[in-house]
Amino acid sequence: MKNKKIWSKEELIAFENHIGDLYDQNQLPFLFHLSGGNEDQLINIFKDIKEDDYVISSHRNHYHALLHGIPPDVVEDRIKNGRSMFIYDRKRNFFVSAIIGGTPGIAAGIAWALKRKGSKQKVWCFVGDGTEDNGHLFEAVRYVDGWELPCKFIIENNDRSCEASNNDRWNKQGDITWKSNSVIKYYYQCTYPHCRKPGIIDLSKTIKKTNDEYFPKLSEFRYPESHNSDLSYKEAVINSMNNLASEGAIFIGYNVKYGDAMGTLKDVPQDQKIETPVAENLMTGIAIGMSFEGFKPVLYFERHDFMLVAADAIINHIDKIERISHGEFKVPLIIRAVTADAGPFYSGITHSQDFTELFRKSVSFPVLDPLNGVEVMQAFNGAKKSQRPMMVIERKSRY
Ligand SMILES: Cc1ncc(C[n+]2csc(CCOP(=O)(O)OP(=O)(O)O)c2C)c(N)n1
Repeated sequence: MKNKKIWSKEELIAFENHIGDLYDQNQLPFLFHLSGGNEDQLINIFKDIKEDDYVISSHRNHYHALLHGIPPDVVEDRIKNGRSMFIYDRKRNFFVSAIIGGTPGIAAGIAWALKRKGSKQKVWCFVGDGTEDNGHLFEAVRYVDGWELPCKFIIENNDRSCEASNNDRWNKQGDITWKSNSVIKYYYQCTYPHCRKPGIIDLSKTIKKTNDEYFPKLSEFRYPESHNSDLSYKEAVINSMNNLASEGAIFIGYNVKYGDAMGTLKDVPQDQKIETPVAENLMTGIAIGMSFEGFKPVLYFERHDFMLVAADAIINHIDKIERISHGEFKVPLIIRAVTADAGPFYSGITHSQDFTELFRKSVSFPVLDPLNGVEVMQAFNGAKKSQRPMMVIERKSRY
């Protein structure tokens, strides 16, 4: 991908002015966020970003997309089609999420995958001071620093989250200093309001489409052929994990290395297990990011109750990424969702809930609830071959 356009400050400003003009002409009945005021800083930072590096951006992504080489007519076309917050480019490794705090864990996962492959590529994750507000950035920075992953987080501090300043939100803790080599923080004043432009356009003159027209639904999932098995439920889980391991799957979660997921990972080589902090959003982000780089992550949750902490990563990201990126990014990972519906020790109401139906109602990928060894083998075999995410419910009562 040679001959990337080099943008001047004036050209960047002119691009956003042009988008603003389209709004004034009733051509943009969408939520969009214009960039402005940080041209010098970004032009400078992008001098260090190589063409095949990953750039991970946010709702305010137009400048990042242009500076990473996405042609302006493509960026404009996306914006005109209701995708200002959803600009993706698989070839150029350009990924965004407009969910605040949604990207740092994913960035860490991509960086993990690049390091594991011995790649020279890096990940550059741009976030606003809104993401600096939440713990997801903190856990990802700590993780990237701890594992020396090739990832930089650039905090673009415009002293504004929607309209509230840092001091409005944090009082005396408005500005914090990061003691990390992975963090670059710069300050700027944004030229534009938080979203759109001042003035309400005439919506009666705009063309409106449905969600499905902007983001076509994915095709129905078809199961690959089933495999008969006379194994017990738990033996079938162990067998399936060994199968997945023999084809290079990576097992991610906390206590996977030492607890062995109730013995189900006992035969899996230790170097195929990634032990994570107890930070469910981060660990899910790591799995998402690794799946972008060709790995088959198997993400282990020892109880449904704890999956709620990763609900954003599961529902807003794993489930939606393929659809909102128009098929550019796929997330072919497996979620093992154990519900502690039985056990020798009573563990209480916050440790034994069953959210199978909650997830079935909230995601479009299969949530399988195998009843016996045959169905367990079938579920994991299907998941192994699938290019889509899949959740397999495991019940302690059936172990
Ligand atoms: C999890 C989540 N909460 C709230 C929002 C709504 N929201 C969108 S942008 C934004 C403010 C973000 O501020 P900042 O990160 O500083 O970026 P800026 O808009 O200033 O560039 C908010 C609250 C969201 N998108 N995601």
